[in-house]
Parts: sequence; C-alpha cells; structure tokens
Amino acid sequence: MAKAKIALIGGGNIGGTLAHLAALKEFGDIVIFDIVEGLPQGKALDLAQSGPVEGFDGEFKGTQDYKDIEGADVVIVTAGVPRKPGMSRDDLLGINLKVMKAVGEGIKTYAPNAFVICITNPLDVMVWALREITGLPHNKVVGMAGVLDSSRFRLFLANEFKVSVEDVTAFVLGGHGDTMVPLTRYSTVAGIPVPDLIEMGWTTQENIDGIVQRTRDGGAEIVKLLKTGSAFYAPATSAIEMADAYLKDKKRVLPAAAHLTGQYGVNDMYVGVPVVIGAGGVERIVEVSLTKDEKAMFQTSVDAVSGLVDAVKKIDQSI
Ligand code: TXD
Repeated sequence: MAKAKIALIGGGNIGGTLAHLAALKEFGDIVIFDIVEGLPQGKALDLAQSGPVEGFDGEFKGTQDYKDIEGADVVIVTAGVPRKPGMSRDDLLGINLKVMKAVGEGIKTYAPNAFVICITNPLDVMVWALREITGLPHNKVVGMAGVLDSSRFRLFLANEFKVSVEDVTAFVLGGHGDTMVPLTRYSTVAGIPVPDLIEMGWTTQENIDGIVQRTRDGGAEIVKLLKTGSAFYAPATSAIEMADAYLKDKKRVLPAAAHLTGQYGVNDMYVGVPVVIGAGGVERIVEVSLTKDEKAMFQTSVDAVSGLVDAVKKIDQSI
C-alpha cells in the first residue's frame, strides 16, 4: 500500500509539534513548508534523526518550494502570525489573509485532492478564505478549533469532578473565540449530563459557569503565560486527531469548523459544529436541537464570524 503524505504548511510551534506527532503515529512521509529558510529543513532533519530511536521510517523534508507538497493526502495549515499578549484573534485578520492567499494557491496547484485542515487564526474566517482561494470541495476543507476547545473543557470538568479525562465528554459549538458556546447539556461524565451532576451535588452551577468561562478564555490564558506565542501542544494533538479520522476512515464525530449550507440556520459560512470525519472528509454535519438560550449564544457567535467574513471581503475583493 502506498504511504500517505502529510504536508504541514507552517513549521513553527504547532507545525513542528504536528510533524513530531504525525511521525510517532507513522502517518507516512512528512513535508514541512515554511518561508523561513532553514527552519523546516532543520526540524525535518532533527525529526528524521529521532526515527531510529522511536522506530519510525519515512521521508522527512523541509522546504520553501510548494512543489514538494505535490500529491499530499493531508495538508495542515498553521502558517501565519500567532497572537501576542493583548492582541485579539481578529487583529490577525489582515496579516493572515495574505498568508492564506499564498498557501491557498500552493495547495490548489499541488495538492488539490488533499484533506485540508486549517488552524491559522482567526480560525473560522481563515478556513472560509482558504476554501475560497483553493476552490477545493467544501467537505475537504475544515477548520480545527472545536477539538481543542472541547479538550480544554473536558480537562477542567475532569479536574472539577476528580475523574479521569477519559470519562468526560464535552460539546462546544460556534466560532473559535470569546463567543464559543460550550454546551453543558451535551457534556457528560460517562454519559451523565453535567446538569444531572449538578443535581447530584457533584458541583454547583456557579463552578460550571466558571469552567465555561475558563474554556472560552483558554487560548488567552496560555498566551498570557507564554508571552511570546500561543498554545501548541493541545492544538497540534487536536488537528492530528482529525487527520487520523480522515486517513483511517474512522467516521469520528468531532467538533470542527465546517461549511454550513442551511444547518443551524447558517448559510455559506464556516462555524464550529459536530461533524463526522471519514475518508470522504466532512461526511456529515450533525445538527442537534438547541434551547432558546443556546440558540441566542450560537447566533452571537455566528454574527461575530460573519462580521469577519465581511471584513475579509472588504480587504480583498477578489475573494
Ligand atoms: O484552535 C486553533 N485554531 C488555534 C489557532 C490554537 C492555537 C494557535 N492558533 C493559531 O495557529 C495561531 O494564532 C497562529 O495563527 C497559528 C500558528 O500558531 P504557531 O504557534 O504554530 O505559530 P508560529 O510558531 O509563529 O508558526 C507559524 C509559522 C512560522 O514558522 C512562520 O515562519 C510561518 O508560519 N509562516 C509561513 N509559512 C508559510 N507561508 C507563509 N506565507 C508564512 N507566513 C508565516
């Protein structure tokens, strides 16, 4: 069987971690593309040199030439500038849009059959722009945020309940950012929904509200600590889970920024919703019913994303 090829566009903190995780999981050959000369080459060589110890084979290549991503099965995009302290995700809009143009052209030319996972912020609008620029089918271009946001939510809930993170499931909807909508009703400990756990006296509504807020601020909390960059271990792991679902046709049900065509009342936008990821890319959008309050929170989130899409269209009328 032919080996899969994974192209990582952006070889910074997340890109490097992605390369390491993809190698450990033996996904296949790995190409790291970055505009900084030497950076992807150095990381690729270093990674290859861990192969004999870890026991993985494969080709590892760093490059400044898009031709090297030719035929990639999965492309994960982290190229761009990360948030600095005090900077909102939206400040990144103009800078990272230009990056998406270059990246999108590269993917369109050399890897039009790939499953593309975008991570670059501001996520929901960058993935939308990247899809427009590449012209790839909507089901093959997806944004990573929900797996990360729900992983953060799961960790905080597990700490609160003093149970294993493995037994906690969490559900988040909406755009990646301050308006994301963690749905406690659909979040559980071994199938027991959080509102039931409140009734059982395991926690209080106040504590849950605090956890929801901490989840929303999860990215900023880490930016504040790191000072020179943003989170990378958890974001990389999250995107790898999505790539794994595609490569192994696992039909995982994962939250992701997906293209909506009427679901949840949203049209032609990328917003975080649960989806099924398998060999067909995004194979299905899972549409759950929402209460009035949840709908209102979701709408606020959708409005925020829609404002950014409008801003992008103004910055670059060709998109
Ligand atoms: O949940 C999520 N989606 C996110 C998103 C969680 C955390 C961080 N998130 C965003 O990911 C973050 O705001 C950034 O927009 C991206 C990448 O974060 P990372 O921490 O990896 O940033 P780095 O270390 O600065 O790496 C970015 C690399 C860097 O090496 C640049 O030289 C390169 O991108 N870069 C480019 N590569 C290719 N092509 C172009 N044009 C380019 N411009 C910069």
